[in-house]
Amino acid sequence: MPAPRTVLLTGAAGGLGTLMRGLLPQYGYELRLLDLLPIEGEPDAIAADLGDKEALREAVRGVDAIIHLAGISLEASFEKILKANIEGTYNLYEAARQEGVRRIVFASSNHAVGFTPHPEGPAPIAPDALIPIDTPHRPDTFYGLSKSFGEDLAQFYWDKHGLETVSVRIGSCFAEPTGVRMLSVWMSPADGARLFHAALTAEDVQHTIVYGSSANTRLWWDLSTARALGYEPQDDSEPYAEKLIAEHGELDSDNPEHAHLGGHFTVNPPIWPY
Ligand code: NAI
Ligand code: 15L
Repeated sequence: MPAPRTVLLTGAAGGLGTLMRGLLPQYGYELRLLDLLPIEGEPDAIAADLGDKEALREAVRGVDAIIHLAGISLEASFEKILKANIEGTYNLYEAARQEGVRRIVFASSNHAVGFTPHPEGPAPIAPDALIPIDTPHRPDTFYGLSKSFGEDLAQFYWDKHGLETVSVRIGSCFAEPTGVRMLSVWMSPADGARLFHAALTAEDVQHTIVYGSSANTRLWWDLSTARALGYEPQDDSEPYAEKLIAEHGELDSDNPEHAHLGGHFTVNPPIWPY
């Protein structure tokens, strides 16, 4: 497959979309932007809802690949999650199939496996104790459930239609880690762009699931499927550790909010504000 050049970025107005709009063009991509919301300074961005099948077909027409970030990114009612994340992701895959797009990079989430207990013990966790990529789905929210669905949808579209996907179970991709859990699950924006680039360009990915994080000293999960795509993370959250632990204390596995990969989503999930 020739390296993709024109890439549809859904969710381009969001936090991660904004970071990737800044970082991905240096890899040579021409981005076509889509979001429900208008994007300041981007008059050509497509304003469309994932529920609008016709708009999606037009949006995907002629692109080499899609990075699918759009959707509800926190917990919400099942009805809202159903519409935006489950039906919306299905609508996008159908549009991609109908228009012959060959590859999608799907923003899955650690919350698809959020009720998995994280490995115990001092960092670094031994390689054979890291959470493997084939650990069973254990969603921690309706949101996490929609990401489990998205991964299965991706597998189905590969098996049935030959449409390739890399599902990236993103940890926390923000400019800096802001809590002690994030020391384990943080993905720097620059590593995020490296991982998306690897996911767009690796050969013969079929449906590959990877964890999305930096090479954190306190890493909980196995990055080997991401590395097999050519991803070489350059960042580590450790320089933030002393300050964050002084502020918040160490994680306490007796506290249910701290015991699982999904952290507070397992107990007290953040609700989308609208
Ligand atoms: P965000 O909430 O900042 O951005 C999501 C974007 O999707 C928003 O701009 C919103 O307007 C758009 N959107 C929502 N519903 C839509 C619809 N029906 N049609 C079209 N656009 C719609 O979220 P963020 O942080 O940028 O995350 C992006 C993606 O990555 C999400 O799918 C999220 O679940 C996933 N993810 C993000 C992580 C992170 O650390 N930022 C961690 C794990 C997964
Ligand atoms: C996610 O899936 C969310 O979209 C993001 O906002 C963060 O909360 C992240 O997970 C996390 O687990 O920190």
